[in-house]
Amino acid sequence: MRSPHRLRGASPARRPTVRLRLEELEARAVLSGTGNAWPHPELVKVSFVPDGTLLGTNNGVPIYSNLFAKFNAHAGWTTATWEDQILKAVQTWAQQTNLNFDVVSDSGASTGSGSYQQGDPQMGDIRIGGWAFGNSNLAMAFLPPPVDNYSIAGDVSFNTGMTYNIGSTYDLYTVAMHEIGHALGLGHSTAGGAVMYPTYNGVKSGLASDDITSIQSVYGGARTADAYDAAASNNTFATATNLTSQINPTTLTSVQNNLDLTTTSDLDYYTFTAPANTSSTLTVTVQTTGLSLLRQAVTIYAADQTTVLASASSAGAYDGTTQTLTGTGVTPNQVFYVKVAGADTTAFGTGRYAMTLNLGTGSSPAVTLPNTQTLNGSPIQGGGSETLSAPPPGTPHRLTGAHAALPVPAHGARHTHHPAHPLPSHSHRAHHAALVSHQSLDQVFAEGNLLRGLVTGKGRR
Ligand SMILES: [Ca+2]
Ligand SMILES: [Ca+2]
Ligand SMILES: [Zn+2]
Repeated sequence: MRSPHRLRGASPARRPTVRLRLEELEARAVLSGTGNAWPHPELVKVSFVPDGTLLGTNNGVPIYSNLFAKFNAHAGWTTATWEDQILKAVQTWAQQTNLNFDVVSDSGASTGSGSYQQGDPQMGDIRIGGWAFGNSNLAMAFLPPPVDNYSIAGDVSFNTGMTYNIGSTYDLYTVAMHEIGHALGLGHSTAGGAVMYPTYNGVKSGLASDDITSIQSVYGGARTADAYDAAASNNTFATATNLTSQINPTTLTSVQNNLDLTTTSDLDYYTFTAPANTSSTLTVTVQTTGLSLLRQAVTIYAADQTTVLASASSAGAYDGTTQTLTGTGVTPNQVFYVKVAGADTTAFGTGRYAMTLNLGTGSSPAVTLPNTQTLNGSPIQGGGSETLSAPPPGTPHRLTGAHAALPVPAHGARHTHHPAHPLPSHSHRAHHAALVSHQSLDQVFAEGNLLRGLVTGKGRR
């Protein structure tokens, strides 16, 4: 069965949009992945593009991101307010499968101009911006590689001409979950309750089974426990993982990479015994910086499993953090326990972390950070399934970029505002009938123009 987001490169003469639309109307329960996925799901980086970032051209007119200006002008919102909704949406997917996310800074480089499909040091893999589309679609997203094999992969734009809210229409979290689903490689679902249903039909509080099945089909099933939990669950004092033998006898340190809080009920207990040549100070770090958006809560207990020697929480953290806890008066053969848990049971209570122990007097060992750098493909290509106008003859690449799109504004708004949009009338009517009173989530046109100029460097057609 073909995916509705069959986004292989479209030749100029083809109009794959036709097939895409018709397939969406077929009745079926589950639509899984599109065949596209991040090459390094262990760490997908997210950035918010600064206002003024060139997002492309729309019918030859440059468009610049104005997401911060728009959302910060919303009554009661600060940057943290709306970014938290988007990051919660990101984490909602991470809870279900083998994905971790990190927030990074963004250079403001023009869309599509980066050198990496993933891991660009100048920007996130999923760059989030916005502009006023001039229509009633809510947002758009580009699928991950390989269909989009360059920097534009995964990028999301919100229609800043629309009004967003939190907990009411148009609910930002609901729309963000949908677009991030595309940015992770999902197509649409026909299940009305699914986040990946192609039209906005109300506030959604989380993923439906359809969404979960789909994302797990792309990233290797349910989120995988770390090696310790996989070997023997360490969710209690009694089953704590013993790390004593892993403490370096010279440096009196240990680094534990690739630890994971895998579900909201996962607790990770560790224990160790101070070596005979211990210093009097114990330092424990639990790091999510550069590893995930997990908000960790860490507690060091004495041997009695009750006395708290130190504790720290990253509740409410914006990004990954590193918690450093210290105990003093340590004596040889003293037994300790460390508990690592989510700071809360929200979507931010899941993710990867690393831990170091230091009973010596030197520095603590470095945590291993994922290297996700993946250069742009050559030649650069976008899938172009949503292309709505033919590239000019001699265009060197397929430049339109595959983005996943939702149908369609009701009542002919598209025709009014975008007379050139090429959806065939029969398809358009079919959607029209299905979508009355709903709101399209994705932009389904204009991206051909939007991207072509950037990738060719010509600026416009
Ligand atoms: Ca990207
Ligand atoms: Ca555990
Ligand atoms: Zn969509």
